Amino acid sequence: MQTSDYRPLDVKSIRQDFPIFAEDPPLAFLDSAASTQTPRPVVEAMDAYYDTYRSNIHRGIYRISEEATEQYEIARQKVAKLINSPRTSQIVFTRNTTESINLVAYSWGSVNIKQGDEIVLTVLEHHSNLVPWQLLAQRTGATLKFLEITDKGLLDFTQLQNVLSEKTKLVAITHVSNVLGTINPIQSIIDAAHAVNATVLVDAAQSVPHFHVDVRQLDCDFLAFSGHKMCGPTGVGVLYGKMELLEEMPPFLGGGSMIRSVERDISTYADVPAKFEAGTPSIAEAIGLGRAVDYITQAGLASIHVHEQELVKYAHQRLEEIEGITIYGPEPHQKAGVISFNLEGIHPHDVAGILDTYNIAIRAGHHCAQPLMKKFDVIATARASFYLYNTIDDVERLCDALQKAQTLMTRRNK
Ligand code: 7TS
Repeated sequence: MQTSDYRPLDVKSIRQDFPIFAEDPPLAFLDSAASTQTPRPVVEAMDAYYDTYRSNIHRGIYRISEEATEQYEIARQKVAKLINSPRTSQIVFTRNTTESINLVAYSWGSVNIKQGDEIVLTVLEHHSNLVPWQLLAQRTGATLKFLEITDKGLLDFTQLQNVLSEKTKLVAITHVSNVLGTINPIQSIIDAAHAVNATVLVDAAQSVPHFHVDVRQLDCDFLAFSGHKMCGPTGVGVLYGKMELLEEMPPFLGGGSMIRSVERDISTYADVPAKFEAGTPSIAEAIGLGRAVDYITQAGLASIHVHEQELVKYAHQRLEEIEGITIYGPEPHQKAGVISFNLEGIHPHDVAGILDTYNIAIRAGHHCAQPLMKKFDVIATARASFYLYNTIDDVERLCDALQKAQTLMTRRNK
């Protein structure tokens, strides 16, 4: 993890960019792993598109359409730079991480996976990085294999050599668990997967927004993430791929913009990335995402990471003082700004409901990771997750309110 751009975050000034925190008392927003808040500059960039140059891209021969095209392509350049993509054209705009992964499962999967092949996943995966592979396995007769985790929520490396083999064609793995916060040592996994000639897809939905991710250094084959988890708008996501893979893959969706020429019975396709961007894309959203990339890089990804680690470390300390609490996942230094827990005798939905009365927003449920819930033998957890705008005060409020919830429910249950 690069730390060169580290300087302490000026959280007070950052919060002023987010109108949602202007209320008094402010919302303690602890659900950024689901979707972050949006700073004014991102909304303003989208407003500028709608107010001054709204038009479709890649088509018009008039000024505002050219401007829209240029801004859309500038956003692609910003995203490429963020993850150190060798070429800008290796960035495909999608709707979200889910669509990026489905694109690979359908397009790459349809020509590269056959009966008897094996796809390796982990039990930490979000359903978005599980169900598309189940569907692919059902279509092709391939088999899914899973890397297990330890009781502490770390990948069990002792099993890696058992799940990887010459039959492994793909390893699809999350960089950071959205439930436990575990930061997986994906470099080692990518290297081990490449040693058996497997292709690697990294689900970076919970990493790219929070610390430096460098696709050249990692040498991953595909990487997927979502704009709405990194201060950007909903409706835009990213798929990065190695050029030779993207070039060989058949289109995912057919329609306008993705073709070179169309005959009655057959078409030829545009170059990457247009080949994978059929129809009118999310133009304003891509432009907003470009601005979000500026925003988080100006804050500094190393600074964001350190800030979140401070919050999660403090949250661990305080939460561990609460009687009857179970915290899932590894020690703070092994995880990103996510903390999952349960309070004895209180359903996590009730925990979230009580916290809501204190203007504290956390998530409760299976977090789209049911196999992981099963592993821990729970049906749900409560989860607090942090981002650059959260403060120690948010953590204090969370812990104080949990303490009160605990007292309230214990009294009620007596
Ligand atoms: N992968 C991971 C690791 C995620 O955390 C999520 C969303 C996705 C994929 C899917 O992203 P989407 O933008 O396509 O929806 N995670 C969560 C969450 O933890 N709570 O709500 C959404």
